[in-house]
Amino acid sequence: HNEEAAAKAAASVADTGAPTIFDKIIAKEIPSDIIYEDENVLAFRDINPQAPVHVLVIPKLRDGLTTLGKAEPRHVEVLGQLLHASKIVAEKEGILDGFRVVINNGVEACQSVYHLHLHVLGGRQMKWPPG
Ligand code: D5M
Repeated sequence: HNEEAAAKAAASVADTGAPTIFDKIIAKEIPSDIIYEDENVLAFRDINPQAPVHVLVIPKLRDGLTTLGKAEPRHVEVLGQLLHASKIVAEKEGILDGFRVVINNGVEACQSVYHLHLHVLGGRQMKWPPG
């Protein structure tokens, strides 16, 4: 019942706009295993990896992007930067031939951290459909 528990834990988190743990990672107040960083985005290993490679790619400035569902025209540039950074991560991790990029949006998708993040997953045969 691990999946159920995880889903319940995620469902208990809501999009309040409160600061998240990712602010502390961006500020380097708590450690993370950084794979890629530039002016606009940060990529670091997920603490609870679901594949041999599992990296989160986030905007340094949340600017209202608690979820993808809050995206506005002003976010188009950073959304592109996040996808491009995901490719750079895949390249650095040696999984460019097979990887998956996932965004969990909201309670029903088990989003648990309300700072937009792309999951870059790979290093094993992925299944479809995802759970
Ligand atoms: O994914 C949120 C992800 O964030 C989840 O896979 C765990 C990860 N996470 C949470 N805290 C940390 C820290 N401190 N370092 C690295 N990774 C972390 P979601 O799509 O919201 O369910």
